[in-house]
Amino acid sequence: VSFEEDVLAKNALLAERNRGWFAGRRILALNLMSSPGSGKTTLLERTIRDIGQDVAVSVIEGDQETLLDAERIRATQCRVVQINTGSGCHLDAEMLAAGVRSLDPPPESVLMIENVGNLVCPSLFDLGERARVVIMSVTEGADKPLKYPHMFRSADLMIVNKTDLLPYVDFDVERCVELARRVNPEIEVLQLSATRGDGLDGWYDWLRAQQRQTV
Ligand SMILES: Nc1nc2c(ncn2[C@@H]2O[C@H](COP(=O)(O)OP(=O)(O)OP(=O)(O)O)[C@@H](O)[C@H]2O)c(=O)[nH]1
Ligand SMILES: [Mg+2]
Repeated sequence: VSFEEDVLAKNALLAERNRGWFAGRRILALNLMSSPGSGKTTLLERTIRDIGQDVAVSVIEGDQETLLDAERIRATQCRVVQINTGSGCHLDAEMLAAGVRSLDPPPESVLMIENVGNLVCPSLFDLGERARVVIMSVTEGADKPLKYPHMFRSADLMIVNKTDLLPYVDFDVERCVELARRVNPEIEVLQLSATRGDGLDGWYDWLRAQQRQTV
């Protein structure tokens, strides 16, 4: 237990340093978390293509192995750095600081951080982000907010993705939202389909509102 406390205390210090660095440059840093395959990279690709002309976006990709997600982001002409965590299951503030040093995002830009895909460890590690976004997809089951409460409690926004699949799967959106609000009454909720494009306006409005609070 004390080892875990030491690790988290050190991480909290480094996260505050990151937060100060972002604040000084009015950079909006967002921590995107989800289970594997919920659509984090797909949503980022789409977002960059849709609003990348108006908003300077850069990306830090966290995965255990491979450059696959960074290559997908790079194909959109976006600045991106991949961090591989090896056996690690999350990004931490020190890794993020190293990624930020090599990415060097410009002032007043948006930094999207795609965390390692799982609903457990990433929630424990503050990266110095301004807001946390948890992405659920409708194939995962509506009970996830109750089973992984730390993730949903710490998130500012829950995105329910892949709504284009709702006709084919047994997923009760209302119940999922109710369970998310049970663990976190403050959580905001958006429903969208990153591939078909439904609901993306709400996501872009949310992003712009976050940006106004940062600048
Ligand atoms: N039908 C449907 N499929 C989607 C949607 N969004 C993403 N997908 C598909 O879901 C799969 C996984 O998407 P990714 O964007 O790679 O998911 P991820 O969360 O980045 O995955 P990891 O980085 O491995 O954790 C891909 O085959 C996507 O095409 C959606 O809105 N609808
Ligand atoms: Mg991904």
